[in-house]
Amino acid sequence: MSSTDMESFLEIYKQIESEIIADIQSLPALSDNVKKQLTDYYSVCLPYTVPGGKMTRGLTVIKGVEVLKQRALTEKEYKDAAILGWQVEWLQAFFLVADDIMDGSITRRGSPCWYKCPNVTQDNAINDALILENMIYQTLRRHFKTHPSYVQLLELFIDTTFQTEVGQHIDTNGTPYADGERAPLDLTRFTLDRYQGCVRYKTCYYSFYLSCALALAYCGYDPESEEGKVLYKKAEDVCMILGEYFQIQDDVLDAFAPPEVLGKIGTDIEDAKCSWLVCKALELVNDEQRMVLEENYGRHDPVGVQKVKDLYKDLKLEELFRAYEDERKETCDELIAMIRPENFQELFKFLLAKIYKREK
Ligand code: DMA
Ligand code: MG
Ligand code: MG
Ligand code: MG
Repeated sequence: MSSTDMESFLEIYKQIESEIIADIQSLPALSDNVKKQLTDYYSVCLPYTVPGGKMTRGLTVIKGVEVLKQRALTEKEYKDAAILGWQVEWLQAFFLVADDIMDGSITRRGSPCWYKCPNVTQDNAINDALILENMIYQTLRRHFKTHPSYVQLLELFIDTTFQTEVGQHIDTNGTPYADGERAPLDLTRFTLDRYQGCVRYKTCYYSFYLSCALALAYCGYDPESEEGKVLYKKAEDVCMILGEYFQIQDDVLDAFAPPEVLGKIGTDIEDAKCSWLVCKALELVNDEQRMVLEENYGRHDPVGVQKVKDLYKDLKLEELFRAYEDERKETCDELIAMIRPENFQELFKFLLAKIYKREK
């Protein structure tokens, strides 16, 4: 059992799911009928929203513990790391259910977004996002209450959740709506400076740093100790760079990847998102091209969306991204090579290999 073994990892998912369903079954003061409705509903909701992604965030926790221990894990260590990994996936499920409502998305992982499912609807999905979040703390208590790092593990989830929510606010606040009407488009908001701040909060912490920090915490590294301070800081520095690179890929794929490969249909242009593409475009446009954005960015109109994509093509943004990607790979390689102790490098090499030239 190792960080590359998907089957064992999914096995642990099933155990966690059964524990949660058993909890619901034993809720006091509810009739059997109501409990059956609840368990039937969440027996669909959980497998629909939690597994089924690339699972990189979850597997990274296992990889991190392996790298730090510098040996194959015992059965207990593997299970603990996998449970923590699944909690990152649960956090991701919570964010994605909410994010798809906020972004008005249609599909996710090749299927309708959870809120779009006929028996769900938006009202249920909002509450389900909150329930998914709470399940993290139920599972952490069940498995780690007596672990020396319990409080630190809890705090990592709490702090990361807040960071991501701040990022999501910056992300959606770029596209204000008044009484259902699209607010006037303000292209001056779309700067790389705003972009970097937004991405650091909405993506880097939960998608990269959290898994690494959980591995450090589980292995007993104290963030207050001399050695710990250096390790957590290094992990944070590298994760901010990897995370920004990952979100830039996400933004480019949103406009250009075939939805059947990506598993989701892009909405960034319609939603007037502060995407890397629009920020770069605004650095390069002439007055006439700027008008194309003024007139079409942030509209739910396929013809207008195509005009924006054509402009991105005229500006050669995909080519610019390819060059950026090669440059970013080199920067990351150099940064990772400077990490000490050397064994810790493996964790970031693992992450970089997962994202370099990804197509989904
Ligand atoms: C992702 O932003 C951030 C979170 C916290 C889910 P996004 O809306 O670009 O993600 P996606 O493209 O997967 O909808
Ligand atoms: Mg989204
Ligand atoms: Mg979003
Ligand atoms: Mg996106």
